Amino acid sequence: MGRNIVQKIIDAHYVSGDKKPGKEVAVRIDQTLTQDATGTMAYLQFEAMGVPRVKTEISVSYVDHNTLQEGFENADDHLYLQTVAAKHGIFYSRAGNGICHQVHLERFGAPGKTLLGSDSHTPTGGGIGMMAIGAGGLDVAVAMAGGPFYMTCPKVIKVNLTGQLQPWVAAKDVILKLLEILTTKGNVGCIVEYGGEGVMTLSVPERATITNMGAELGVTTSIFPSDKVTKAFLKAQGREDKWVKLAADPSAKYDRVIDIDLSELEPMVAQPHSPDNVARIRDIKGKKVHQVLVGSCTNASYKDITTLAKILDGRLISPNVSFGVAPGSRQVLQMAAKESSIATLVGSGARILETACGFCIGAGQAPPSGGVSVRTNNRNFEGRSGTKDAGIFLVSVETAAACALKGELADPREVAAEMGIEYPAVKVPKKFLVDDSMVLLPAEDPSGVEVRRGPNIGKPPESVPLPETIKGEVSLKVGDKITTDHIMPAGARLKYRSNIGKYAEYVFEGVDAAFSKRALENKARGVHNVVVGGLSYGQGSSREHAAICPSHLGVRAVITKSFERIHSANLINFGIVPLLFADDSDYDRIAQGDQVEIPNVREAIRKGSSLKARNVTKGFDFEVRHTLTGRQIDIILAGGRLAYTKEKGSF
Ligand code: MIC
Ligand code: SF4
Repeated sequence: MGRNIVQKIIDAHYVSGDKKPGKEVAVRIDQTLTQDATGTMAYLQFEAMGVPRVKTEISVSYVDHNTLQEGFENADDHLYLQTVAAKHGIFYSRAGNGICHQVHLERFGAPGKTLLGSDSHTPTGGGIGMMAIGAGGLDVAVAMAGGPFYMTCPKVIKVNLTGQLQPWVAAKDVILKLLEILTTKGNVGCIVEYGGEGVMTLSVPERATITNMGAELGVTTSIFPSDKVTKAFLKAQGREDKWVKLAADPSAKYDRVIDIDLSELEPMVAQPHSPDNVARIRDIKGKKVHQVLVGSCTNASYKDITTLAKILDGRLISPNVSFGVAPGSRQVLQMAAKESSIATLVGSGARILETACGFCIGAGQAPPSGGVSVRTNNRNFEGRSGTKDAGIFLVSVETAAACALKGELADPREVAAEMGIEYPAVKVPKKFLVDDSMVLLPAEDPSGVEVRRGPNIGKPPESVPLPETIKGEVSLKVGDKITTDHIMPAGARLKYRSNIGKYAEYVFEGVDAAFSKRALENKARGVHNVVVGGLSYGQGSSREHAAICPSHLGVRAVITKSFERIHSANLINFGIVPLLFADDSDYDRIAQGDQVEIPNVREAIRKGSSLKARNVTKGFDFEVRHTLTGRQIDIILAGGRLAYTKEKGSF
């Protein structure tokens, strides 16, 4: 039987497990990436495994998130990351070299390979034909130590592309359209595979924009074929030798097929506060805009920045708009500087921002109160920008340029017609400027490297085995679509990533600032904390701190209507039981502050998927269930994956 691309890559990397959709399968990981905000914890855990040198083909440690360096913390982290990388065989991409996903695509990614990254937008690599998956830092540490990655064998959704994008319609509009169709919920355990004759009309950076924001669908990853477009991109990066052809067999089967005619798409926008709150920009045009920001791992490629400069060439942005541009990598910045795109953008009123995540993670550029901010990144969760009541609108570079010129939400096709702007059909260059001097190679003699641990570098989290009975309190009840930004805020708090005790003070800060203190008090009294949530709990980032810090506060179980993939894996890795309501209506019968009990939880988890819980305050029993595999049960019982690995002596 013909195989699709996903099946081919899984077959080539198969280690163990069942290759039936929905079952657990383990795959070998060829490459890993980390970034600085998740990296310190990942390497502390890697060190705890006692493996001297990484066992992957390539592992890269990027510094791109925490580059503001307010205080000593981030600089401490960077020194630790640099030295630990040198010692253990890891490439180190210095601050200034660019956003991990952009740089990895340019300089390291290779079709047909598997990539595991401690960042949810690792699927960007799918643009070049990699099976690139985001995971928690501990899973990445295990992969670096030579362990496989355990995943749910996916259902594969084919997105069949036909036609060609019209001028002023961009790759971003393709993924926004798909978000409108599939939404951010209900896609756990699926992989999106692109196919159809429309694929060859899209360049690698455009494909990467689409796979990048596929993360917002909640799928495991997204992947494009590797074809002559991929080959030309790799050649232009001086890496043609990494190319292999990758295509689905003509008779390949899919679990679902979605057709998108590129010719029919229009400029789209994701409105506040969710990436799937999608509309056509022309339907909401005219709203006054205060800020326009172009950048992030979604839309800051050479093509993006050059397109932006060509649209704005000789034109001044609206006086009511603050306009920032952050090129995605040093390569993009260097080329844009050489070709005068940067001068053009400065001339149009742009503030050139650091080549880093910056505004996307709320590190700087918070909009004004109640402001409207138009951005080219991938997430617009409430408060993530640093201003709780601001509204973030996610768009393509073309639409962002139109909004900056008009000072209001605007359709780029109309603005172009009004101002006489010709569509700049920017092509991927035949040759990129290649300069890897900001990537440091691992030390040849690791024994000469001393790992630097400043005061910000803490310890890997402690494991506490699951108790016989969970007996505690619902110390927080939240609603649907709780993101990891709600659970563990980034922005101004990002600098505490290497210090669990301190960072834990901010768990659920924007939802209920008193939670952390309340939970710690419960823990001190021997009362277990239980969090109750609604649908799609744990959307968004891969940050394992959204599990580590609650675990530090004594959270032992989270009961919800549904979980998102990476977060649920992180909860298991740190010994918190992810439980589902057997009957969703029980969610309404539980209130914050209720005393709850799950008797003999260790035994019950081992015995079957259904568990009896009791609301002691209200005096009723309710059923919860788990979907843990045998391996995950052992991890939970041990109190987390580090403890389990030690106990078992293997991964
Ligand atoms: C994000 O976009 O939310 C982040 C910041 O890149 C996170 C990682 C983190 O929290 O460090 C992600 O996407 O995984
Ligand atoms: Fe950085 Fe934003 Fe991309 Fe996350 S989504 S890696 S914060 S640019």
